[in-house]
This record gives sequence, C-alpha cells and structure tokens, in this order.
Amino acid sequence: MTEANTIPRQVWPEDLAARYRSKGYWRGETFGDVLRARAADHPDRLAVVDADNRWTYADLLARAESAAGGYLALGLQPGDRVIVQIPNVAAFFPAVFGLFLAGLIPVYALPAHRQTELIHFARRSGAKAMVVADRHEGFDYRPLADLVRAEAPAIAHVVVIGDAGDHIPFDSLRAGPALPRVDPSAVAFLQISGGSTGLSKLIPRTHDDYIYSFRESARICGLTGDSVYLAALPVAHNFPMSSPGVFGTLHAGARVVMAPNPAPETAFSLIAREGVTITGVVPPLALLWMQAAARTPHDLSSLQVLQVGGAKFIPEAAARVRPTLGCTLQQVFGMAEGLVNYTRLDDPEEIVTGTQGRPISPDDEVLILDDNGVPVPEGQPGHLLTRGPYTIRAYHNDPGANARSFTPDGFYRTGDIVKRLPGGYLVVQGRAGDHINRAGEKISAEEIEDHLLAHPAVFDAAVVSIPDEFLGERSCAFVIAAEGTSPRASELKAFMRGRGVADFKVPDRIVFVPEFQTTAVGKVSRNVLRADLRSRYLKETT
Ligand code: OOB
Repeated sequence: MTEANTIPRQVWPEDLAARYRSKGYWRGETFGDVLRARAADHPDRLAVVDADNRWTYADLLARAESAAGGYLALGLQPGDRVIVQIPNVAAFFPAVFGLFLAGLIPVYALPAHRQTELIHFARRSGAKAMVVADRHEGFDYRPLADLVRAEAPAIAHVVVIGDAGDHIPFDSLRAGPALPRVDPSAVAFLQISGGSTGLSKLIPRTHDDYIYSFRESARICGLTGDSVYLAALPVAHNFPMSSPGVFGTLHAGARVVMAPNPAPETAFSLIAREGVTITGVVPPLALLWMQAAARTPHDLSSLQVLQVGGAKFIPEAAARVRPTLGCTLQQVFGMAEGLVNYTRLDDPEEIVTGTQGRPISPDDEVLILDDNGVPVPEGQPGHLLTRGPYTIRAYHNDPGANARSFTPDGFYRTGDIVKRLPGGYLVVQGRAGDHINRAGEKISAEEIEDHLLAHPAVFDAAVVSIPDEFLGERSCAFVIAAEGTSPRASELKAFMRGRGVADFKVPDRIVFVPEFQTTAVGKVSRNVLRADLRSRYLKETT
C-alpha cells in the first residue's frame, strides 16, 4: 500500500492519452465546467427535483459554489478525499459539485454501507471529511458517521445535510475566496468496486474519462433537454450515476428526479407526476415493476426507455418489457471500473432481448480469451478483458489487486465470461470470480467468509452463490461449527449485522456441514472448494 495520504492518480500511457484527446473523447472539461456551462445555457430550467426541492440549473450552481467555498473554509485542501454517503435526495448534487469545484475528491459510499465498510474506505483513501444525510428511510446516518470518525481520526469534519446536531450543517457552508483551478486529467472521485476478492477496492476516475463516458451515454440513450431521468437506484452506483444516469442527464441539460426508494408505488407516482422519460433498474426490480404495472392507477405513458443492467436479464423477462410497460428496453452491461455496453434504442428485438449490448466507444478494446490467454473464436465464451478511454488502469492504493486485475499492457480483467456476436454485441454467460451478484449488488465471498470466521463457534466457512428466481443469485454460507459448539444460523446472521456491514452482505442461507469433503484430499483452493459445495448443493436441491 502507498501512503494513505497520497492524492489518487490515474495514468494512461502518453500515446493512448494523446489519441483519446485527438479523437475528442477527452475534452479538457471538469465537472465544475459542465455545471457552469449548463447554468449559463439554461439558468431557469429545472435541473433536480425531489420530495422537498425543485432546483433550476442556476440554483444548483449557486448552491454548489457555496458548498465549495465552505468546504475550503473548513481547512480542506484541493486533492483531499471526502466520504460522501448521501441517499437519493436533491442535495446530493450541490454536495458533490461543491467538492468538484473545490478540487476535493468524493469517495462514494452506498447508503447501505455501515461502519465496517466506511472505516475501510476512510483508511484506504485517507479521507479528511464526510458529507452525510441526517436520516433517510428510517436510518440515522449521524451516529454512523461518529462511529467511523472514532476509528478513522483523520476525518476532521462531518458535514450533515438536514438536521446536523453537533456536526456542521451543510446549509451553513458559504462561498469564500476564489476557487482553485481543477485539472481535467486529475482524479475527480473514487468509486467503490463490488469486489470479487476481499474488501472493496477504490476506483479512481478522472474528469476527462468519466465525462466522456456519460456524455456519450447520454447521446446513445437519446437524451435531449426535454428528457426526464428518474434516479430509482441509489445514485452512488455507477449505473444510475453515469449510464447515462444523473450526470449524463445534467450534461444534456435535462431534468433529474430523485426517487427515495425504487418500490413501484414510489417510482410510478413520480413517473406520472414528473413525466419521466427514462430510468434504469436492476433485473429484480424490472420484474417487480412489470408485475405492478398491470394494477397501477398511475399513467406511465411518458416512459420511453427502461434500462436494465447490473446483472443478467433473462431473454424471457426482457421480451415482456414492452408489452407490460409500453416502453423500449435497453440492456446495460457495465462496471464501475469503466467499460459500459448498451443495446441501442433502434436495435432489432432479438438483439435487445438476447444480448447485453455493445461498448460505448470505438476505442473500447475488448479481448475474449480462453483459460490460457488465447483469443476464442467469435461466438465462443471466454474471459472478458478490456481497456479504453474510460476504463481504469489501476485501483487506488492497492498493489495486490492491481497485480491480479490488470495485465502488463493495461487490460482490465473483468472476471466476466462473455461471448461476442457479430457487430460486437456481448452476451454475458457467467463469471470466473467468486462474487455473488445479488440483485446487482456484488458481494465478495472472501469478505463474508472472513466475517463468519471471526465468530468463535465457526471453524471454517465457504460462501457461494446459489440461483434465485427473483434476485438472480443469493448467498449461501456453508459453515463447519467449531468443536463442541452448535451455533444457530440466526445467531451467525445477527453476529454479522453486529459487525456493521451492509445488510445485503448477510448470508441469505447458512448450511451447517460436518466437513468440507474436498479438503480431505489436501489443500485445495477456495475457488475449487466453493465450486464443489455449490454443485453439491444444486444436485441435492434439484
Ligand atoms: C454495474 O457495475 P458494478 O461495478 O456494480 O458491477 C460490474 C459487474 C460486471 O462485471 C458484471 O459481472 C455484472 O456486474 N453486470 C452484469 C450486467 N451489468 C453488470 N452482468 C450481466 N448482465 C448485465 N447487464 O453493475 C454497472 C455499471 C454501469 C452500468 C451498468 C451496470
């Protein structure tokens, strides 16, 4: 690990960087420039709407500038990292654009993250401050911030949106002296990776690369100034953030509507009230929405595009989107590390329902390799590797993960098994790594095993994904109890919750076994063990 106080960097080889610039992908624009330009173009147009606020582009810029000045007045310096844990409320935007304008680097935590994850992000990033909501959907984020600060004392300030209690009220931040010049090739923020091994990694994205990805996404998704995007998924996720998500929407000068949760009742009433034209969901939500659409009193006719991504959407379900919701389906296969694929809005039905789309950029390089690193023939499944103008070349502060996840010539090993069809369309077949994709939330098997092993009654544990009709996959932990103990599943689940991890990581099932049979033949890799346990489980239950 490098020093935690190192400012994150992301560097492409000079020849590729020059190419990305000369092709007009990287335009030397920062997030702050984008907001200033839109506020100049359409000051009075509505930019962001939530339950309590309706802000124009001019309002948004003014609020972001106040926040930027206020952050710097606290003593934060350009390049400092700031953990942002803000649910889907309008204030997310002044909070993060304020950071961008001040040259500060948001580290995006999900609303579901708890102290174990947040402390890891704080230490790994060297964060100096946190910006959080007061409460959302029944959860109080202020005591959580206190817990994190107690364990990560470099965090000197906690700024709270809403009722700040003992902390700094976000609304008290005021513009001060001139804001710094921000380098467009610098890291703009750190995103959290779902992670296949161990703890989440931090993904450094630059202004240049990220703005390219959402500007082009907005074009591919047909956004215009009249579009209305509903942020149904938590905006800290890369998908609703930038594919084209909230930032693509603002880049297009269009309107973002923030849904406090993605339940059909909430989302449908917002679609009807605000005339939403496009939104993005994960497959289990798409299933729920399709079911609920049959009985809803709300008028969904404004909705033109439903994007589905984050996990595999099966063709049978994909084919039901238009008949039930009356809109065009767009499949989205992306990753926070970069590469995003879309089916195009005018693609034929069999492409839209049967593939996960093709890359954004003509300069997205895609390799599909067999286990020996040799390219497979078109149409055959293999490991997907990629590099390009918006795919990272390294994680922040994590040499071990970098050695595993990137080839010497800079390709990112996605861990996905895909096949490529003519035209460059990809079909996701599965995954090589050991994570569980639970309704789009990625869970590292190793991370959960480590938590379970911390319980005194657990001798060994192996966590695998098992198929689930609704969630796609869910997690199942196989546990060998320590000698002389007989823990209950509920006790282990409560133990995990007590360790302060996101609820989606608590195993859905816990199965106690006397031994792991493959271990009898000597030391086997965890991957082999997990695969073995999974196939035994599937044999026994089907
Ligand atoms: C998105 O990003 P992450 O970083 O949460 O997860 C990336 C992984 C991919 O490597 C793949 O394993 C899986 O999620 N995935 C899909 C998929 N979309 C993502 N697997 C099958 N079908 C799909 N359509 O999940 C993400 C980021 C940007 C846009 C959309 C999704």
